[in-house]
Amino acid sequence: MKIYLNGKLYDKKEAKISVFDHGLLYGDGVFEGIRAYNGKVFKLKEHLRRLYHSARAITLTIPMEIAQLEKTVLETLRANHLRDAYIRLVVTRGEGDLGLDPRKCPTPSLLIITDKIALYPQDLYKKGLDLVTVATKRNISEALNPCIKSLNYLNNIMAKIEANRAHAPEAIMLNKDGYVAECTGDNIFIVMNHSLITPPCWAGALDGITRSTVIGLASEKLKIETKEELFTPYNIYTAEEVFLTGTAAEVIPVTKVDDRTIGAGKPGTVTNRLIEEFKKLTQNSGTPIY
Ligand code: PXG
Repeated sequence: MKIYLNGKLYDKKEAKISVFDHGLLYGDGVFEGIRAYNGKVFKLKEHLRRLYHSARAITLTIPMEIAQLEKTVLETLRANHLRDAYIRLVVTRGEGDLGLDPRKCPTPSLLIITDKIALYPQDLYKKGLDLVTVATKRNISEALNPCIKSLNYLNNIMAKIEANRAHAPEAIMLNKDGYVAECTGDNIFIVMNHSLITPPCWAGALDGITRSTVIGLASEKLKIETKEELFTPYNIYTAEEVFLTGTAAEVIPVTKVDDRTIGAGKPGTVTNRLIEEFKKLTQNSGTPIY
């Protein structure tokens, strides 16, 4: 496996970063998780735009133009002969002396890992997930805005640890006011009265690329509009359908939450149709690798 690191491709074993990198010492950096399907990178421009926005929000300068980074991602995929892949881009503040001041780090680090994708077991898409709401609240926007895809994922990891204790595959996180925000690595949607509702990003959710894609598909293909509104766990328990969206999970049904059965206890028709449309779109669109 070849890894892109600061201008060169290295073998996996040789791709190394300094122990003085502030990405490691302080979580000072940003990242993206992207997928390629069938020889094409899905929503590459959208993911890169979000990466540059995350970087700008933390005053980190990505050491190349967006068009050049797009080319570099494609070159890394070609070097690994990949057609279906998971792409992980990381930009860190770079190497610097101890002390959290970013001015200690003159040169940011940029790395691109392209790997085979580990798919979720297919039966989860047929049965639906059994989730829990956890006590760990989503970071407040005034402290660290959840729109920034930063290397500080401890908030989400704390929630994930709670989910693990409950043997649940994901955790539903509330914001400090008790409204549903998102999951540790996925956005959440509910179906109520045949319309879709998802929390607004300002309530503490990442502006997910899959989330936006699904809002578009629901409107264009299913003629169902999405409301971005606050809701509580009660609205989840009483929803007709619930599903999650994310680059890794794609669109995945939720059939149980906190021991309450959702709807009929099996994936609903809206969810199933969105899974189908999402699959078509990922197979047939994107930036060609070759
Ligand atoms: N919320 C959070 C907190 C996320 O980290 C999403 C929602 C879904 O966003 P997208 O844009 O993917 O639809 C994410 C995405 C990883 C990995 O390496 C993490 C994500 C995506 C892909 C891979 O663990 N998080």
